[in-house]
Amino acid sequence: MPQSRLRAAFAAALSRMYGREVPAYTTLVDVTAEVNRDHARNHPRDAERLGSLERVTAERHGAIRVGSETELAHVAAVFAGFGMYPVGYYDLRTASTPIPVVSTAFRPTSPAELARNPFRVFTSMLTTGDGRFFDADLARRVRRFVAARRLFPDELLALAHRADREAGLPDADSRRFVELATAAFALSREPIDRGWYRELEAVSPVAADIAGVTSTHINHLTPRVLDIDELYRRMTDRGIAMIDRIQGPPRWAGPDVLLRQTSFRALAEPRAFRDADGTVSEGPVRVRFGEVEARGIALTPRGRARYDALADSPAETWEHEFPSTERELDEQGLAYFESVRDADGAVRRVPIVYEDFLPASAAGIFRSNLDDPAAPRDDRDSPDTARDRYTAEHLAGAIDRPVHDPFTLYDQQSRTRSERITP
Ligand code: OOG
Ligand code: NI
Repeated sequence: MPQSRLRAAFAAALSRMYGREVPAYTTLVDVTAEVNRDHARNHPRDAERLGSLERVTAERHGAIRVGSETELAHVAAVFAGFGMYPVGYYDLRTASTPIPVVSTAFRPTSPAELARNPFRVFTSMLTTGDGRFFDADLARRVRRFVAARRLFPDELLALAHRADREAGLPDADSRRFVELATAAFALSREPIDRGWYRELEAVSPVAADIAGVTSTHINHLTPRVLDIDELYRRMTDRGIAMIDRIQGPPRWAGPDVLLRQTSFRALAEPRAFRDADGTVSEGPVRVRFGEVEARGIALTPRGRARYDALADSPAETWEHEFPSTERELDEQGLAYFESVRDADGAVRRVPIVYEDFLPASAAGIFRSNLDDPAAPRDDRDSPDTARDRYTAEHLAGAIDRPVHDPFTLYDQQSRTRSERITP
């Protein structure tokens, strides 16, 4: 089984598991499929410009959170088996609501692999060592707790290494690989140490979710929708309480750019808690939620700077300030396009879809799902960026692989394709 099929099987298995665990996710997937079908019927010419309907229907991203560099290295090894590599660096400690993590996204990097199955996982690592959220004593105890657990069994890591080395696995091993990888991201039923969980929750609910338990879990799985405003309406009509807004650019008259996302609130799921005296009782945990996204054209650094300046502006400002046709975006070098040759020999410019995430939206997704967001320990203690240990280079060193720059990947895609088709 080649890695693209391993990856597709992994995404599908996670989706089945998450649907059993979080029933509202199944509703979201069903409504997404309806909206996509209707959109494709009503816009037969445009629907597949940013990916085939087949790709879009199967498309998901997930999110996981880990507690240390060592765990991130293990995650990187597991995902490499599925042909997913770290792309991008997101520092959520400096978001308007600070979250004690730095993140990357594991995804395929080549256009061919993305077209086969673009499954991606936003992966966050807890930052205990910058003195910002944890005092030295708690940071030490968190590191000890995390160092004592094993998120991934040896058999899974061995299969992942082999899939990575051989670019796939024999059939029987591939089933085992997918099964073990999926199980590693299931919500554990192990009782939670209540005192420890509460101590971490007081620092940040995200810290408790990451280091308060002995396993990791997928905390959302996100289908891709072709009309997110319509999806939002239909979910609201079904009585599902969505967060109050769609993150990212507004709906406007121009082309879809980058990423728009919205979510429904984490549901309270019963979990077993163990008290200091050994008694076990159930309590609610609200950590897992549903999210949906619409993807648009990838912007160049110049386009991205224009986007960042406009990000929170209403549609009217966009219509005034941002080029509203693909041709203008292309001519002004604001977005990535590739040249493809039609059957009749004409060369067309086709937009390249944005495959990554947005830090402001990611922070918004984290925040909207927290009861009580963390505050940094002390504002005067904000990270000294010159000496900060949690840089992109630090992440790359910890996992011993490059963290790819998304702009470089889009740039390569825009060049290789046009060279290939130019006579
Ligand atoms: C990750 C939140 C970020 C997105 O789509 O921006 C994210 C998390 O909650 O762990 O998934
Ligand atoms: Ni997400």
